[in-house]
Amino acid sequence: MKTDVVIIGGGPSGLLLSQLLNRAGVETVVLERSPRERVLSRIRAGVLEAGTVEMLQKAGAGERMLREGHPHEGCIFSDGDLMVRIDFGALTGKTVMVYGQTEVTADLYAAQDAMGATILHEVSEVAIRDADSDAPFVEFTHDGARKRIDCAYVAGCDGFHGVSRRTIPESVRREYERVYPFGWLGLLSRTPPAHDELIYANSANGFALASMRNPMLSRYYVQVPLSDRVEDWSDDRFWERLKSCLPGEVAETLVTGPSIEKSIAPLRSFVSEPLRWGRLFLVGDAAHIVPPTGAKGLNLAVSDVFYLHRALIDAVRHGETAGIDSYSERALRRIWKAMRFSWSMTMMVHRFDGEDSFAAEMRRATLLHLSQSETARRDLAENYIGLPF
Ligand code: RFL
Ligand code: PHB
Repeated sequence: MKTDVVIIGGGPSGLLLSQLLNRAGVETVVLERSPRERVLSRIRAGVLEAGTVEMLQKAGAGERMLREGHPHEGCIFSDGDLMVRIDFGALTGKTVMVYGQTEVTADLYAAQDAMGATILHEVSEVAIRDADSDAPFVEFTHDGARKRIDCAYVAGCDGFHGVSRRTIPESVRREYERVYPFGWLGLLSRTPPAHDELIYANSANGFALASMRNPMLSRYYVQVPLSDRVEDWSDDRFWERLKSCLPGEVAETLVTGPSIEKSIAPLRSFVSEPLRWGRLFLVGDAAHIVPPTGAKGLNLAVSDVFYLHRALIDAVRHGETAGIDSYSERALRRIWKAMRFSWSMTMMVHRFDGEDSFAAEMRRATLLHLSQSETARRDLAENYIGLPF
């Protein structure tokens, strides 16, 4: 087999890249480890930046999102009963879209199917060969047989645990990491959301987030120690903790119900540089992880795809390599700004075990400042709705 670009990973970044390349006449093969149903059963991000919404439309995969997604003009930060609204519309003229990653992925698969794109599921033992030469190829096992695809470029869209990043020699890679001493326990329930906008809630019992997918589907998170397991948290215990973290007026009217899904995600900041090694390019979670606090993970994957799809089209179609030469540097500039925002939001809303009495006062003062300064609110809004590509 032979193709222009082999894409490792059929998550949101791999699918979006494949879709944009196919539409521009660049041939791809997507290699995905899991069956499609498993990729589509992952409950992850829920907030799309305006730039992400635009990219999905550009890819011809935005129709259902525009119909069924929910534009949000603001969100709330709270500390106890103090609630501060960040009005994205008034502060930036832009909004975000509440539309689940699961739905984004389903729409991208549907768009790829409609184009007759090649996506191989349940591939294993993927190995990227000779990426630092002019003739790279990818070997993998599929349907019980070892196979090989020759290509011009390889896009590593295989997430944090994939093979792509580890294909780059250790002597070339620079890794930056911060591991936070807590995780988020998430719960999905068929109940009306606690509020019509997201609430990032700080409290004496730690952080909680009240989010949603639609008017009858809510997504909530509470901060938990890394040692906790999902089995430690009955639904009742979860709801009780959530109520204790939310502002009183919201907790009072909270509708609870049985969980449909419950899982714990650790919080980490991670960047691996550079994003390019020869003809291999890293995209999305394969290269970087942000804590979910700023809702940036999926959006950052999309901005990487924005830079890379244009660069690969120029290289494959027109033999112009300036775009692929500057991909790593351009994408990293935006990545580090999103890293900073996600880190600062994480520090602003979480309780750290063993922290001194000063820390909680600093968080509260930050919120008070937000409540009184339009400049502070605009800075937060500008980052939350997404910095320009
Ligand atoms: P993905 O989604 O991890 O997709 C990578 C795909 O590659 C496949 N794969 C392989 N395929 C072939 N060969 C291999 N060797 C392979 N190894 C892996 C995997 O099966 C998978 O299908 O990365 P991508 O496409 O870069 O997309 C990034 C986003 O998924 C990610 O940034 C966000 O979901 C992060 N994230 C969240 N972001 C938010 O903005 N808000 C959230 O609430 C939020 N919650 C989360 C999250 C990430 C989580 N992870 C990764 C543990 C919750 C969790 C649990
Ligand atoms: C979600 O709805 O899953 C969600 C929303 C905002 C975040 C993180 C997760 O910051």
